[in-house]
Amino acid sequence: MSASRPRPLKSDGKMPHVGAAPRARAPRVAASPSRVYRFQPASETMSRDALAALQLRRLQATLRLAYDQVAPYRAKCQATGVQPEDLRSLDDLALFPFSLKSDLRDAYPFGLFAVPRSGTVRLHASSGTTGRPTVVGYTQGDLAIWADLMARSLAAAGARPGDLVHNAYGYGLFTGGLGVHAGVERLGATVVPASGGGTERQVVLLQDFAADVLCATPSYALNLAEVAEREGIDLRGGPLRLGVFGAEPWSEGMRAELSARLGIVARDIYGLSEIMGPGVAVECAAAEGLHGWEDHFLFEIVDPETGARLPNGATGELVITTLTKQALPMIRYRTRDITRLETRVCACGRTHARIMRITGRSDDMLIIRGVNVYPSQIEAALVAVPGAGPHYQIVLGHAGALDTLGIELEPASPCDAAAQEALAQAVVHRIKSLIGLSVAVVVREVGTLPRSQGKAVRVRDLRPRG
Ligand code: DLL
Repeated sequence: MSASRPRPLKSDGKMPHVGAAPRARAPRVAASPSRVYRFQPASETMSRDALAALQLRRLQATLRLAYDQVAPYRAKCQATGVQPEDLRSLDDLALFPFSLKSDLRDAYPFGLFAVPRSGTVRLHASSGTTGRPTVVGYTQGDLAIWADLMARSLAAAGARPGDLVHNAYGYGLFTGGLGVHAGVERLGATVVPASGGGTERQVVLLQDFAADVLCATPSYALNLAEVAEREGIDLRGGPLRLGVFGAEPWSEGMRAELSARLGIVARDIYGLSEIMGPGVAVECAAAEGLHGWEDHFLFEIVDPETGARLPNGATGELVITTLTKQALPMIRYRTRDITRLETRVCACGRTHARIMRITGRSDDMLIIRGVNVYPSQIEAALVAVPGAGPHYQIVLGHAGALDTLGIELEPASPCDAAAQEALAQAVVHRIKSLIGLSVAVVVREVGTLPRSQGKAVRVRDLRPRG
């Protein structure tokens, strides 16, 4: 098979043209027009019918590629008795088998690639919690499309050519740092590749370089805000106006906290390495869900237990099929992320469906004495309690035959023992009334719980193994 490196496709399926003039506010844009991304391509507002036709064409090509070049996927299709020709409409995709994270692990490291390893120009990997990492690869063309989609995502979130973007997502095998980095450059903005860690130095850079936009996990953004306050650096007085936060679940309460402490508008960005990395979906100014870029991905919602496709608007597990990936085409990838899709045209005019805020992963769901609960639900309940700070950890334990749920949190500001006790009681009542669970709450001193350096660790599981 050919390991050719396709140029990125434009969203209408034609070859890309560069040179769209930026709608820039003089004099901030210094980049030459040919290097600046046209930040809302027509494909984002194309009719649903045209989008469906484009998806069908690209889906047929992707199925062909996966079937012909990825032996494990072909074997799955053969076992199910389907082949690419069976896909005549988008609905026919439901006939095809799912792809799972375990498929990537089983084919470690490169067994699901549709091109020879020498046809890839970049690899990323996620460590996962157990066993082998999952490895993902990109052709030159895949990287170009990723940069385009990240640029579109940043633009939809409110970033503009000429902005200074402080990128505190981790660089390395994680897709966050390098994925966002390429998008900022593609947009024609200036990227500061800060990565994670060295938080004191980062807040100085945020101030000295006068960042307009901060990209980070929400938990690390909170760490930055806190360190800035401690160091007497007022980021609210500067040009910083936008945060593009993702890579982990976060709540509306955390959005309010970050907006107030950093003086910004906070937008949500979603992605996963198996599908591409950051930039699969993003919030626009309407902030009513995250536009999933449907010219490059096809989204379905299925029942997490049975895998049956759920009707429009139902909540379930997000399943994603890539439509233009060459190195690692993914057919019906089970993300484990729980959400619903909104297909009504958005107030911003974009026609691409919206993925509503991810409440959690089906494999992160805690079942405590028969009650299903996601860590992000606990966060949402906590941040609304007056006097509670945004730092918390969930502690799972065991008493007799029952699992127990504990919460450790810090108050918003130092307080005496009586105030700590009152805060603990308020949290107990709130969790009981919102989630229906009895919890043991411990209020710690301000500054004693671990601070996030990237993706926050929210759950300490002290239950005996096995
Ligand atoms: O976290 C990619 C990314 C980087 C997204 C930077 C956004 C910003 P993975 O490490 O493969 O990739 O983790 C993917 O993280 O399946 C979700 O469970 C979770 N996740 C990602 N974004 C969000 C979000 C990157 N906005 C996994 N809200 C996904 C909730 C998110 N969960």
